[in-house]
Order: sequence, then C-alpha cells, then structure tokens
Amino acid sequence: GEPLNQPSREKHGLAAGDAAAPPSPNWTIDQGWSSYTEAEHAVWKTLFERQTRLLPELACAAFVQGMRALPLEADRIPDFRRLSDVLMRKTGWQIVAVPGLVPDDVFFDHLANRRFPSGNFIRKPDELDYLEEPDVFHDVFGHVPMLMHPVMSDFIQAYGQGGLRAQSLGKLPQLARLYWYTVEFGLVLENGAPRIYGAGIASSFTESRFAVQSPSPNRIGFDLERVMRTNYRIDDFQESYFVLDSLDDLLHLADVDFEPLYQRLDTGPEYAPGMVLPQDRVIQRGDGSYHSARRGE
Ligand code: HBI
Ligand code: FE
Repeated sequence: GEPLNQPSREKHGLAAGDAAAPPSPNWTIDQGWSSYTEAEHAVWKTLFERQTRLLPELACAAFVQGMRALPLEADRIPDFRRLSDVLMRKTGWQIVAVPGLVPDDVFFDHLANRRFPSGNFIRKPDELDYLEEPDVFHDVFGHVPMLMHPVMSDFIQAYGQGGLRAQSLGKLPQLARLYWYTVEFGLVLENGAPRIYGAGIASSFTESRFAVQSPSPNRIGFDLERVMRTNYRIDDFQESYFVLDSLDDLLHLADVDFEPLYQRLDTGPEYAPGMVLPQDRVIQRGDGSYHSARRGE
C-alpha cells in the first residue's frame, strides 16, 4: 500500500532529480491506473475539457478524428491498456508508461518499435500551463491522436530509427529540431489555412490559439534543411512555426537519407528561432509583437 497523501510525481514516478536506477531496462513501469486520486482525475478533466472545446477549430482533421476515435473521456485519466488496444488495431502502436523523460537511446528504441512512452503522472492543479517534463496529458492527449494517423505513426517510428543513427554520428541536436518543428510544434495547411498537428501545441491551452491565430509568430513553409538549421525555444511560445502542405509530406521525410544532409549541416549557417530568410516560403510573416513585449522592447 502507498500513502495516500504523497504527491503524484513520487507516487507515479521518480522524484525530480532522483538518481535511482531505472525501474526496468527500458524504463517502463506500470501505469498504476488505480492509484490516481480524484484530484488527479480532476486535473485531467479541466485540461481535457478546455482542449476538446478549442481544438475542433484549430487542429487538423486527422487530429480531431484521432481524438474522437480513442477511448478518451473527460472524467478519467485514460487507462493505457485500453488506448493501446485501439491504437494497436489501427496503426500497430502501443502506449507504455514511463516515469518522465527517459534517456535519448531508450526513447528512440521505444519509438523504433512502435511503443510510445508516456509519462504516467499528471501536472499539479496550480501548474496547468507549465510543464517541466511531459506528463500524461501532454503525452496522451497531445501525441496519441496523431499516432492513429498511418503516415504520422510511420514517421515517428522512422524518427526513432534515425535517432539511434544520429546519436552515433553526433547529429542528434540537428535531428531533434526536425522532431520539434514537426511532431511537437508542427502546423499543416488545410483549405489554405494552418492547423495544428504538433503535440506541444495541441496539449497547450494558450499556445494552441497563439500558434494558429496570433499575428506574432512567423508561419513558414516547411523545408527540411532549413528546419534542421533552426534553433528552437523550450521556455516560451515558438517565434516561428513550420507548415506542411500536407501530412503526406511526412511520408517522404521518413525515407530521406540523412547522411549527406548531416554533412551539409556541418558547414553553413544556423538560424535563430525568429528569423525569416529571403528563400523562405512565408505563409504569414509574424509581427513579433508577443516576443518583443516579453523582451521589454
Ligand atoms: N523521454 N518520455 C520522454 N519523452 C520525450 O519526448 C523524450 C524523452 N527522452 C528524450 C527526448 N524526448 C528527446 O530529447 C529526443 O527527442 C531527442
Ligand atoms: Fe511530446
């Protein structure tokens, strides 16, 4: 039995900064579904209701369809076994529980084998919009709807395979930018207008409106090498979003030979997150108002 008043990070995972040995070789743990408290289910409900109201207007059709086809409900944090059943039938993926961020090689190995690692803990009610580590709302609500999409699910598996390779070549920082600007913060054109497919946006109440509706950020047509030369912000809304013409573009990305590309990246520029380049296919040029106000300009 576990003490009932323990905070969820400790109960559902490792404490922050805990140097304990991994719970298993691939860091998977039991979700511990029956030990979520009513307060934890209530946090899920708040987040779930906000996003399900907002996203039909802001997210791409594939996201909304995925969301509706999964056994997700407002009242309860989902049980990974039920999610995995549906996902397995649709795209051959399963969800495995992890205590939070796992080492890069462990993360890639899961993805390469069509297992999506999901944090089992949920954020605190006083930190609804701030996350240090991916929790069950980000991982499940943000990522799993797109894992129902065959092209996206193949792309994420290919990223896992490519990640192991990039690591051995010392090119992980460059490859991680591709993941960031697609899987986490990607937009895709639908009827000529950008819509959300990235999990980092879809799981954020504030950024989901910012990314689609604010005049501040740049929205730039996706280009692989351009993206892999572009730094990103982890502490605030993005200054630029990269926009696919279609989710099918990810199909080609899964087949790219990255080695010549990594070689080209060894020379030539890196770009700051807010830059717009002469060769960019600009969909909407941002006025930068949000980030200039933040910088006190
Ligand atoms: N672990 N659980 C988890 N989730 C992630 O998104 C994650 C991770 N470990 C490493 C990692 N992401 C990345 O930094 C790689 O994509 C480079
Ligand atoms: Fe994520």
